Amino acid sequence: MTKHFCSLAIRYAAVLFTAGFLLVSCTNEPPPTPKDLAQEAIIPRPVSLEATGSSFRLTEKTKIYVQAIYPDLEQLGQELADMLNPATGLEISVKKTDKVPGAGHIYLALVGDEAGLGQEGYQLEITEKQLTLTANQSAGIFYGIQTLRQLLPASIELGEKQEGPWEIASGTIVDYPSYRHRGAMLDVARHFFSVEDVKRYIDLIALYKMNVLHLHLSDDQGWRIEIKSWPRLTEIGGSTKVGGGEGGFYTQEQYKDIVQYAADHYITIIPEIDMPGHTNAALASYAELNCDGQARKLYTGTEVGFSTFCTAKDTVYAFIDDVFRELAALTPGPYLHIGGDESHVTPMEDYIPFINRVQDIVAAHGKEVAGWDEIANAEMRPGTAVQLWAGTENAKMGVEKGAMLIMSPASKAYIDMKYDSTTELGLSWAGYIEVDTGYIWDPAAMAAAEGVDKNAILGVEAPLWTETVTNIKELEYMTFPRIPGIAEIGWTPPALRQWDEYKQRLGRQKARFEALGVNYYASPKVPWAE
Ligand code: NGO
Repeated sequence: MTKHFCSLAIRYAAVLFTAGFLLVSCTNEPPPTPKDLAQEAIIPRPVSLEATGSSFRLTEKTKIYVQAIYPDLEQLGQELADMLNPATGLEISVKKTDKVPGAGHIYLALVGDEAGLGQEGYQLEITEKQLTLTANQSAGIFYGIQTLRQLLPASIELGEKQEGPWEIASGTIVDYPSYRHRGAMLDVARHFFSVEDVKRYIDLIALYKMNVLHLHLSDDQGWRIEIKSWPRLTEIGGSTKVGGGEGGFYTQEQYKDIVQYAADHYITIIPEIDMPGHTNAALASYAELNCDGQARKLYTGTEVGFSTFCTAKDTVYAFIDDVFRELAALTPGPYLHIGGDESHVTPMEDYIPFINRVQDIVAAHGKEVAGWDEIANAEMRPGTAVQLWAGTENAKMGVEKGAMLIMSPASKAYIDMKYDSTTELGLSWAGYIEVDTGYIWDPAAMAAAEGVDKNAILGVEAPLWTETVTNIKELEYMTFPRIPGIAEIGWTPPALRQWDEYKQRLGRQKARFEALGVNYYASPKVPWAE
């Protein structure tokens, strides 16, 4: 509008003054709209936020400047531009620089050892004139960009030009996570999820600053990762799924693609091969893994606890060594997850030496062990992560033996549980988990109740088991809107987490969920904002 007026005025003036020069000031943008940063609905809620009542506007002149010396910043700057340009219709470009840019621009910078920000924290300094995002490391810049996304209207998520103006409330945000492990788990064994589906899930959890995706790659019903030295695992073990029909698996190339895509979103993949129980798919693929030397039939039901590797056979350990060697080579992250849950037909006197030996194998491949809480019955190597799901006693025992905890208490964090009795998908053995139930808990308080110190907690993880979840739309329905709550529990200190306040912020995600095409559950517990 202003621009249009200016160009008309120039033309008119040019007619009047055919000779000579003219000074017309056409740089007058409308003043910044007053905005209150404290009223923005950011999830996870930032650790500290100070509003200054004005705003920074994106215009045709805005550029993203990044410090020239850090190549990661140029990449992140480009991602920010790619996030902003489609919906704003602007052509914001990225420029490398050696100095702080002038007014009107966005500036991304690594600032070295800024007190308190840690490896993943960031600071956003937003004035009318400039938007500066700083961090110690590039992960912090990535998380600052996720906050920026949420400071813009939900229409920023759309792929085509939308009506502006594009203004970001002014003030300062200093923000960093409570826990270093903020994860989701996806069971791709009961039902297989394609590379595209997994990438979509990565996109969605990255928005809420999660940094771990644990993939449950094998179970009774399916083996989902190519192991070149044991090809029948996928050929036979990967052929079906719960309920029967075609299964699926990732080739190693596809798996690498997932790992890279996750890394680009500052997410580490933790691969899980469940053992000695939950192994029917492998037992059906190779007869020699069974004590009786007989291959099992493929299984497409949903019972648990009936299968076991033959823990007395050397072949089994040679097999596990091959599997973890290949998997370690595909895994940049520190952990290999060995499962270890519900081995109901493996006597404890076999289970313990088995878990000990498997831990040695994982260590020999340069990785640390993660496992479900039952593994705490075995010896614990330093660096082992015990994932609490049902056995608080196990978790406590694990910590006493020197392990760290990943908190996935089924009654709170299992997003395969139904929301209420009317939810069609999901299970209910751990109870119904409405959105409030899934939010109102604190990992440290829960651990403290067992006498476990907060410092033993690595973080939180929300598992989605997929006995009943068959495709990405169903995945979204079970995870949204519970997963943003788990992300907030992992990020935001407990003193800043109150359901009554959170539910307002969550309700205001509606437009964003819709812009992102997320098939969310419109819980009656949440005041969804129109
Ligand atoms: C349990 C079991 C899984 C099921 C899940 C269903 C663990 C660690 N083992 O959790 O096999 O799929 O419950 O909620």
